[in-house]
Amino acid sequence: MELIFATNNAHKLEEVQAIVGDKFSIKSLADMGCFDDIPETGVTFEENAKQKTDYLVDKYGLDCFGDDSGLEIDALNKEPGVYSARYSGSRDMEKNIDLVLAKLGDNLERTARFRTVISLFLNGQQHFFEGVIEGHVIHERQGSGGFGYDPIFIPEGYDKTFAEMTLGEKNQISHRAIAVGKLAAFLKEDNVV
Ligand code: ITT
Repeated sequence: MELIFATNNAHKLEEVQAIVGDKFSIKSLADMGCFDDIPETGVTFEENAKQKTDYLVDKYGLDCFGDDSGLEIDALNKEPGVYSARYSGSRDMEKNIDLVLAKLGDNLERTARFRTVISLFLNGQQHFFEGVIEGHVIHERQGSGGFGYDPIFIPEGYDKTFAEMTLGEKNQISHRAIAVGKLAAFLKEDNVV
């Protein structure tokens, strides 16, 4: 089955395709020749995820899904949260991570979680699927894999960051894998695949 993923983020695309395997062929915005910067003005992950799918539904009239994700750090009042992509004012992840580490400073309270909300628009109906993974933010970057805030996040029960894991290891436990698993189960139950 072919599914359209309303994303410009190649890392998300790679993770999701690996999670769903051969059963689904995922097409991104770029695969459709769409390079629009979809507005994300919501204050919740649900709102932003829905804005991504609404945009594609309005523009092309196609069923699709979108993912809005972010890192919620308890000591920073759940920031960067929905502002994860541009926390420092730009999409420069070096700056975004530097800002997180500077704001946390020596704070010993470093609990955090990654959250993904998937919006699915299918046959005229709206659905949401959520995935969360708890963990903590470390003091310095570790690892060179993954993307975004992966080098500073260690999931609960592990001793390495997402950036020190292989794609397969991250996909066993991640927020995105949990949300995508729910999406895939829904499509299966609904006999879409
Ligand atoms: P699309 O909207 O095109 O899908 P985006 O990068 O703008 O891509 P978001 O609006 O969901 O995606 O931004 C979330 C940011 O949070 C993202 O840019 C990363 O910096 C970070 N992020 C999301 N998922 C992550 C993950 O699995 N690991 C590390 N950082 C992640």
